[in-house]
Amino acid sequence: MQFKDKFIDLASPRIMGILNVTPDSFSDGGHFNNIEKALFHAESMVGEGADFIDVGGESTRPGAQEVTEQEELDRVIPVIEAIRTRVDCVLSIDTSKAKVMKEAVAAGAGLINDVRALQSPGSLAAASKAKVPVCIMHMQGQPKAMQNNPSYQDLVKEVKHFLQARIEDCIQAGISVDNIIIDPGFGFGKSMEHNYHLLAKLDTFKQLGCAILSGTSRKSMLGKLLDRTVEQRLAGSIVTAGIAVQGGANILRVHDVKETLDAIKITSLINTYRSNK
Ligand code: YH5
Repeated sequence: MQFKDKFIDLASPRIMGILNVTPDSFSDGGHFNNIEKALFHAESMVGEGADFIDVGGESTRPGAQEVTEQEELDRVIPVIEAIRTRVDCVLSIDTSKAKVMKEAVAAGAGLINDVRALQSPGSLAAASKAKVPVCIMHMQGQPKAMQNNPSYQDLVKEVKHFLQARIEDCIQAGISVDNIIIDPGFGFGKSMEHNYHLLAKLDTFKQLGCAILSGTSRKSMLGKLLDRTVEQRLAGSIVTAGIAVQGGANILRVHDVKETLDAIKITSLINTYRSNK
């Protein structure tokens, strides 16, 4: 897949390192010290084997508050500018806002990652105009209340139909199907059981004809099942990344790059001996 000036072959699974630039992680973006910290973290993740760095200035954790457009721009743009010239990677912008997509791509981002699947005002047009690949994710509800009793009649069918409909809207808007990455959205309006059910059925999403991104790293689905704090979720993160690759995931969005890369080297080699790819 072509990400702006960089081609990345998604035939072997790739790592996307998570770079949070929210106040609960690096504090108010724009400050030199925070940009330095973000740059250091990005360099370290790319050094460990990440091909993508996902820069997010909006916290979408359950219950998180919304941020203004200007605040998000102030957090992410200086970081993208700093990383672009110094680190060899594809920069992904994790946003739902049209203006942030536009400015981030102008600043060097080569991928738009939207947990709201380009449904926010102007975002579909902005993403199409940006001419970079997009990742569209499934979410039931909105971050503020999405974990309050999520429910489905037919989970896999509903998530798949949602993504199918969003793919069609993207194509209508001029985004090539080859430039669409889909994501079942682990933790976004799903119970623990919903998350594991989707992970088990990830291979069925291949039918939609797009690359797949999977993000389970350090999430509550691990904490709940294993009774582990956020700091204790590495083993769970690694196993779920491996299972996602067995199910055909092309990009793993993770905090722990080196360890995940070890795991997916094994599962992707195993996959070459299977014929269901
Ligand atoms: C995703 O799955 N997730 S932000 C709660 C946690 C840990 C991590 C401690 N952006 C995704 O990473 N974009 C986020 O519990 C995403 N797919 C895509 N495409 C949430 C996150 C997290 C939340």
